[in-house]
Amino acid sequence: MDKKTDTGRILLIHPLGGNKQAAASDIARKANLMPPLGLASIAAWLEQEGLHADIMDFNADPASEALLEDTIHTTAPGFVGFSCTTSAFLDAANLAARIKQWAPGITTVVGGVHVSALREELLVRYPQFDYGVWGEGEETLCALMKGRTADRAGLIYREDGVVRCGGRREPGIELDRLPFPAYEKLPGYPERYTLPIFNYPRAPNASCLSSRGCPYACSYCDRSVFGATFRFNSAAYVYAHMRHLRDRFGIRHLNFYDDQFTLDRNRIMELTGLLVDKPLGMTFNCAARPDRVDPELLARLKKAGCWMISLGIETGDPELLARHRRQGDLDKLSKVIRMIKQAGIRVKGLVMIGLPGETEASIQRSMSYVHALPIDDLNVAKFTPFPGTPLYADIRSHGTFEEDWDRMDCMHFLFTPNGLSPQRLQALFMQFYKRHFMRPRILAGYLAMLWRSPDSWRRFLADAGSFLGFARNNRRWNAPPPK
Ligand code: B12
Repeated sequence: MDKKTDTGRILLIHPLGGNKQAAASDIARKANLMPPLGLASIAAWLEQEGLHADIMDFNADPASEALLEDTIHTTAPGFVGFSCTTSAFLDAANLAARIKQWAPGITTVVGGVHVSALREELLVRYPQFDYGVWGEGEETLCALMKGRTADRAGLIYREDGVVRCGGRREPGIELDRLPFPAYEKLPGYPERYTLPIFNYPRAPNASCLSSRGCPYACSYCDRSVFGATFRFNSAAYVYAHMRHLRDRFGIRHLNFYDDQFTLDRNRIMELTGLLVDKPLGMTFNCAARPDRVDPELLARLKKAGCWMISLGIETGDPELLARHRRQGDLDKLSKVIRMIKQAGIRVKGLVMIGLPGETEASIQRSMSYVHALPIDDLNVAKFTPFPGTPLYADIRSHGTFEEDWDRMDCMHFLFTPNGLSPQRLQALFMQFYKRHFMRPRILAGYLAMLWRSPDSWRRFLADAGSFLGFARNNRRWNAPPPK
């Protein structure tokens, strides 16, 4: 393409990643499809700065990838940016190489958690990327697009054939300065995006963020994007954001994906006060740590419309918990779960299996612990050691690790702790879910969703074949993708 590119314009891409062949019937994507909030935030910021940004979300709409070459030729962006988790990175690298063939003059930039974790190493290995961005993308990308060459904070770049990094951009952006994410740039928003089935009372619903960062240091969690600090939007900003989503897009239920929604108690007291005094008619879910909720706060959350709280249980084995998560306390966790239920809020438990040190006995202990809790919903993830997490560095001394980025989506056992086999882990994973679902209380709970979340049942019935197929035969989740 020889047409001149527009250096004030960027095409932001959310790659599909992983196994493309399986994408059409990918039950995980059908059950839960979230907008790329990082890209929507960057797009809004760039537009505010007088630049132009478009977004293509191949994760939400794999077929739209066929339009990429045409879009590049017709809109002639000077920049193309990719947002990458680990499982999306190789797909992005492939797309970037193709774009460079179609339009060698385009500048390619890659950001997201995988880049923040591995930084220079990625630019050395993948020359199709001109720049990488460590951490928050808004200000760094803006500086790059505006040609402010002296401002290299957050930028990974090449100079005299050597890859360098301008260091972390500090301080992090003040979150109330951010315009609301440019949801309107996401084709099909909000209908195309869906919260996990049975995780919401009403549609249309959406996900959103009101903070960045987490001060805790769990062994399996990557904090290389936002670091160990916690910054948050004020209660007034969050209230206005919710109202915007309701008024502009008709959203009736929100999922706050914040790592620590309730970390600042004053903010939540203020926000719930606003929602009670000036109701928006919306409900919401959030995640919390057990030491960051109390009966008064829970009563306020309930009154303000809180429908469900997710809690990271991770494991029901006390030794494993102490090893991987500071300040974990299983007795306290059980008490807090009961406290949340007493407040009339649903509880979703998040569990992992296959952590370093895991044994058959620790998984059985986890099952006994979790299945005795009065939780309503459960998510069991297959532990995956991500670059940037504390335990990544010496992971191979605790078992075998097949570091296949494409499949690092927590749906494959790529790490096998010493003493276990992937087949055994898979069988225990299925047992974990089966025992959960087969209990009369849980089944009755899903039945009650007929009136508590009719839209979930509609989706379930529309795709019953795939959902039940997943339950019947989970073997393919561990299989490598067809070449
Ligand atoms: C919401 C969420 C999800 C959602 C949707 C994810 C999505 N595709 O959008 C759901 C529930 C579906 C999900 C699924 C998974 N998730 Co998730 N998820 C998150 C969570 C909580 C928030 C993501 C988010 O929106 N952040 C807010 C935005 C503003 O931040 P951001 O996306 O990082 O973007 C900023 C920068 O990274 C940068 N940036 C990003 N893209 C770009 C692009 C360019 C060009 C530039 C310049 C900059 C840039 O600028 C942005 C704005 O400042 C994060 C943790 C976190 N707090 O970020 C984990 C997180 C991203 N998830 C994680 C994981 C492991 C998963 C799963 C693999 C496993 C699982 N079951 O949870 C799956 C698979 C996801 C996939 N296919 O890629 C890990 C990723 C680790 C990794 N190396 O891949 C994280 C980091 C959690 C953690 N700390 O371990 N996830």
